[in-house]
Amino acid sequence: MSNGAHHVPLPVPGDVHSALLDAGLIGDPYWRDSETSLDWVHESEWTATLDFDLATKQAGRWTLSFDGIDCVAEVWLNDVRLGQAANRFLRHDFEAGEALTTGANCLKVIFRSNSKEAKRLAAASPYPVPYIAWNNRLPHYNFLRKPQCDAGWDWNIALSPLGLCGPVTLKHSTVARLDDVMVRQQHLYGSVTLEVDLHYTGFEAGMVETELVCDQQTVHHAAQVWPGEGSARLTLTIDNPQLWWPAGHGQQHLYDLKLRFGTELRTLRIGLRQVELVTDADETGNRFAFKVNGREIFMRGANWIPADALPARATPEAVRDLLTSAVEANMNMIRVWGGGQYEPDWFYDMCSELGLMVWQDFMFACNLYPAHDHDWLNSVRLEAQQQIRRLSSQPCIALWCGDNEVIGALNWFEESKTNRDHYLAVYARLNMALEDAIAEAQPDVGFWPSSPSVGRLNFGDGWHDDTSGDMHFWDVWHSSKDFEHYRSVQPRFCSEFGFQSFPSNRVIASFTEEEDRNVSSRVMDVHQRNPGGNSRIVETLARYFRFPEKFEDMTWLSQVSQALAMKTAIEFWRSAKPRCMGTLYWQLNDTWPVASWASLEYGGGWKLTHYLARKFYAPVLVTAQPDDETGDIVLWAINDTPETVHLHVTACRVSVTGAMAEAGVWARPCPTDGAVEIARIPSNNLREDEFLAFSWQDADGSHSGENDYLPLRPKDYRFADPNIHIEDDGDSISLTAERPALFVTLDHGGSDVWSDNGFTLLPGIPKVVHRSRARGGVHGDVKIRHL
Ligand code: BMA
Repeated sequence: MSNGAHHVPLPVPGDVHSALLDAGLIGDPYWRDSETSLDWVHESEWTATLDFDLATKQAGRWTLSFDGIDCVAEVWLNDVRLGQAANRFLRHDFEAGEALTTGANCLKVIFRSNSKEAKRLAAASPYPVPYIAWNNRLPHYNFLRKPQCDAGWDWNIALSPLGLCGPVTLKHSTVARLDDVMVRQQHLYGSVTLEVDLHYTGFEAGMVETELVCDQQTVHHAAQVWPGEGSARLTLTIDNPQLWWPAGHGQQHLYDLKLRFGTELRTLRIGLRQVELVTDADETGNRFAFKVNGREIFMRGANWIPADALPARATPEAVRDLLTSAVEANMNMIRVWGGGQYEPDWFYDMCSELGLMVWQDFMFACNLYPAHDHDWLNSVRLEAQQQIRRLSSQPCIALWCGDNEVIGALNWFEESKTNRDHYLAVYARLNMALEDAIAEAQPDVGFWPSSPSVGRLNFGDGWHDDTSGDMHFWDVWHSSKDFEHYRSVQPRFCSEFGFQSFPSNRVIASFTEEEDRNVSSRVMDVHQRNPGGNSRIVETLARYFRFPEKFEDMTWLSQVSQALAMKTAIEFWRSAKPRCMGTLYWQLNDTWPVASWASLEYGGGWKLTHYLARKFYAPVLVTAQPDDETGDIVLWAINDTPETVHLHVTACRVSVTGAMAEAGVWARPCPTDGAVEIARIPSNNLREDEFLAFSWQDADGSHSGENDYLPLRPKDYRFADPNIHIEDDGDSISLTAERPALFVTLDHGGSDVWSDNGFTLLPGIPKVVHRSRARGGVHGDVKIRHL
């Protein structure tokens, strides 16, 4: 691959930046403030060439199929132009027969500069189509069908990677070529009928033998094929099906499904399940609840963004690590957010294996779009069709959603504020095209128009309406409100809310020099993409905690603060079950080392929020919530397991001096359909120097946990030195304290996962933590921090 000046090998899949980095031609893009020095890469034109030999060019049709071209490019074979590409989310099938020769062939992909192309398209547009300029360092990427966050975002480096993002295959066919496979399943009277549509391009009239093998049954069908696009359907019924369940609700049983279309073979792994989005009207508004195999399930999870700003680093190993961490934190759903990408097949295979449901956005976010343009919209229609079909076999897919925050974006730009009619009408064309694509393909899952959305054909405010639809609740971070403000709304389903923190000192060391390690240094500002973000972290933290003296303590405390924010929101909303039936916090992962809302830092290490997520997302949780009217502290139990649990709950008052006194013992059944009030404790039962600690256990000991509640902000307690005693044998560490310590954090020097972190240590009660998953971290001397 070359831009005239630089020549490097381009792996497939792969991207130009990673190729340049591997060849030593550029430095680490994530180092300090290197970002803009690499702008020449996406401003250049690149040509990738591949010489290959074809032993014999048999008669028939030849197709060069590209699983993903990023993004604006021309494809040439032996100096014949096969066609062009302008949509990173499409599979391109180029007819190659005329150009292909027996013997030596030369394939060439000429990548135009996406950045220049975006500007050219914007200039040629008959009216302005605004994009979110405060997030995007590179302008007008809303004109490109390319991950929108490649141009920046309030957590991303704007590298604008380019390259080939999936395999390139030369296919030979005679009568017809298999393009897409659409799988549907119908559950009826205890059996499941699979309906498999083989979508093909026919080259001539003829017969094609097709075959479907699943669950030790084989179905054959000789399909009559005609020139042009067509489809052949195979059906098969599975009696006594073994169902697929999301994590925590049963097995993730998968069946192999083998397909043959002429000489082409495909193997898919499917899971049998029914998913429904319940939006029935109730006394509050409309419900928003996922029902899987007839069971309503509270969705606990987070938002997924691309795994790395350098696509070549988003390997299956790195992604599996992140998804495993999600499940380890008791998540059962992720939302593949609309400003990123449709992920590769193996990503969804992993989610299906792990029992992680996927809320899948179509790839539109926070910008307005040129949906008046027929060519653009037709490309979107094809993209939707291909993607719906591609993901139709995956049991993890729970929902297709039109976009991220595009309805809200209508209110963000001067042009669309002054002429909302025009921009709303254009938006409706886009949204309608997506709704039509779903109606035509009829996947087994539903369509939700946008996130947030109050409901179909409702273009209202999904940021503040907690009566219907899914909600994005951003008032705490973006409007700088206190964490307690999360308790001012009871969303039906909160699909975004978040609070930022800095990454670990270890990750900060990976992109800084010593002199940069200060929260207001230029380099720390560059690694913070939300204007004013670092100040907001610091200012909010000072409301809850005493001001730290050292930079390393500040970064740690920012993680405590983020964890406290997410714990406050999620425990309250879980206590509002079944009014609220899901929380997906923003965001699970990071694309590069940056201050952000992620709970997994770049590289997959667990921030404190992730350790706390494992607890606040426990299937059986007891939480204490203030009742503002009576002043009581109310203990609520939430049970997300399939069966009623019988809980034994004990609470005690803990003084900063180390004194502990019982505050109550209760035994209660806790059914699954809604949170249960366990007890009310008048707040004046607690002295000013006391907080409430409580624990629970079910009858057979399979669900237990500990939690606490501070009526005052942490900084209002005068915590004394807890005098923690540590015994460390390398793989397990035991701690005891004389006085209480909060958010006790062990810094092991690496990024291994430990059984707990950020916990409360109660006086005289020993705590043992052990290494639960090695991630290649170094085990140095353990540093301990606490409040
Ligand atoms: C949401 C997301 C993203 C953004 C995040 C934080 O609205 O959809 O656009 O990164 O907020 O601001």
